[in-house]
Amino acid sequence: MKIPEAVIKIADDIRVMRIRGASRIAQAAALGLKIAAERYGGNSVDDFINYLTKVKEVLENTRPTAVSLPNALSYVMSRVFKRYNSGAKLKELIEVTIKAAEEFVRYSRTATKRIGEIGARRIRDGDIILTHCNSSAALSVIIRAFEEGKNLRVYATETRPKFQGYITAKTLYERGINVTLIPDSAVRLIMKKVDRVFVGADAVAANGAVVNKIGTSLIALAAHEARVNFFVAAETYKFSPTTVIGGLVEIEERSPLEVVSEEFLKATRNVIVRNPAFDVTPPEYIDAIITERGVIPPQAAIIILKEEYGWALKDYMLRVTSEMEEVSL
Ligand code: RUB
Repeated sequence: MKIPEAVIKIADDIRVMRIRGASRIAQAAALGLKIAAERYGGNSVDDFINYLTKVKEVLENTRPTAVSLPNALSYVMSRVFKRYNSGAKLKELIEVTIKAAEEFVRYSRTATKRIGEIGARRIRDGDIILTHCNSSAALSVIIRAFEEGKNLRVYATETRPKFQGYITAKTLYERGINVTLIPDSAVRLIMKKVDRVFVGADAVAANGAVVNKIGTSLIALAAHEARVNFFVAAETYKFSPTTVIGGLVEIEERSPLEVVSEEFLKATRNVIVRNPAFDVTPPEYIDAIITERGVIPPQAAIIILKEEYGWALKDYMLRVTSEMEEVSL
């Protein structure tokens, strides 16, 4: 059974960043599985499982860093496999896929809203806030505080090379929030005026380190130096279960053509141009992580992982233990 065009389009949109930001990527991936299930034209349970697994792989192999993507796919697939293993019929498996995908999208939207409510309590009237890139979770916090009547001013970084900061600035402007766009390199200078930093996350590791848009760790460093609070807004599905057993979050390296022109590359063949899309902020530079389940110190990330992914962790650990046994034999 061929993968539907609409699913291929979602995968392409994620790859070229027409769909971007960890939450939106996760929601789009869940939607991809839903569309695939709705359009399945075969009549065999095993064929459906193979087909859905292929769809999952296509969606998963789009961008490597946002852990929300594999987590969203596992949310749906684990529910499908559970029913498959207990002998469910095809119709039921299709229904489970659709229901689980819709459930994930609903959860994601509610979680972002809840993060706004919880995070807004960390903003005082008159605060000057700095944010980086374009994070729906961080924006949810800022917009909620503004809606509660707090007087705010926001600095939004441009976020080179893809300028996601423009989206942030435009969104805030359209809400009537006082916003100033700055080049990324102005952060340390501006930090003297800032009261709080809010950023989003693509992944939160078991030790509380946060992977987010390139430049985030420099901002955290500048905030730390200026004794400015640095907050991360992240739904629990951005916590990475594999980091519990030492897995590293892959940092996406994108095309140099997002940084320089083709002419420049041709004219300067020996100049290497790199374009890492994310960096890692160590937990020491993070004051708190705001999740939909409450505010936690970064060091408590492992508790969230244990509560949210306890079942999966047991699985991972068994797999690693048996792999290690195989190696030692
Ligand atoms: C987006 C980015 C965002 C996080 C969180 O990077 O780094 O800060 O994904 O976003 P890119 P959200 O533009 O390369 O996808 O809070 O919306 O999930």
